[in-house]
Amino acid sequence: MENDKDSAVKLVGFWVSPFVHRVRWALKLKGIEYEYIEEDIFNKSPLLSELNPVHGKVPVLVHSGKPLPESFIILEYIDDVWKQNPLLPQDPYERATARFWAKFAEEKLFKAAWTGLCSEDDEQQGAVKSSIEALEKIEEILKGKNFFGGDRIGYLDIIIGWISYILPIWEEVASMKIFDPVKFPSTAAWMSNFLGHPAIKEEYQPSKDEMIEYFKWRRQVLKGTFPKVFSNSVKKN
Ligand SMILES: N[C@@H](CCC(=O)N[C@@H](CS)C(=O)NCC(=O)O)C(=O)O
Repeated sequence: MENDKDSAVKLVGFWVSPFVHRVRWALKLKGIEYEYIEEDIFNKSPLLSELNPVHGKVPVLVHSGKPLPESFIILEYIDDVWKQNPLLPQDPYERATARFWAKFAEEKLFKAAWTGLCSEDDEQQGAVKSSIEALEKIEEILKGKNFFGGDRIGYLDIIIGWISYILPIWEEVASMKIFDPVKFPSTAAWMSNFLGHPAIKEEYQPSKDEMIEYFKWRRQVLKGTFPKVFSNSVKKN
């Protein structure tokens, strides 16, 4: 039964997408075999329009022929279908609290850090300040813990995991400083726990050089100073 479910799982993704990485990590933690389908998000396939007609974005998880978009929703679905290695806490209040912080991190930290990547001067300074304020809150909830849920890796670690490997790239590409390990020691320790976790370590990750090249181009395009075509936009892995 479990094998039947596993064989029918597909993930439509884009090599450098932090949203797609959440799903890759969750499937890895659950031990689910799946087919990975790379999408060129700058030259979208008819398949993507068919699977995600509302937003046309990746990730899309396809399970038994049924498509599901949006990384937060996909993670909850994976946790509902495959019970091993639970991602969300079992206690209803703790579950709700994990969702609260996931939403907070996405709305306050991800958006601000992305704005920092794609802007300059006052706008960038404002984005850096907002990112640091959000990190201060995250530091508070990580104090004394190895992972957000305690000793086991879970939902919130996967949602916020991008700060451990993409945030440093964005800081370098946009010459901004958001993360300070001295100011955020608990977050720094969590980053190394997260990156050192076997499921995270073993999962595909683009090289630093590939990410630098991609996000440099992305920053220039979004600032309106570069053509939209990226020669390397489709990578196989
Ligand atoms: N809220 C979505 C965001 C997904 C998203 O923005 N994906 C990007 C790739 S990094 C995408 O497909 N972009 C294509 C587009 O915006 O047209 C999630 O969490 O899954």
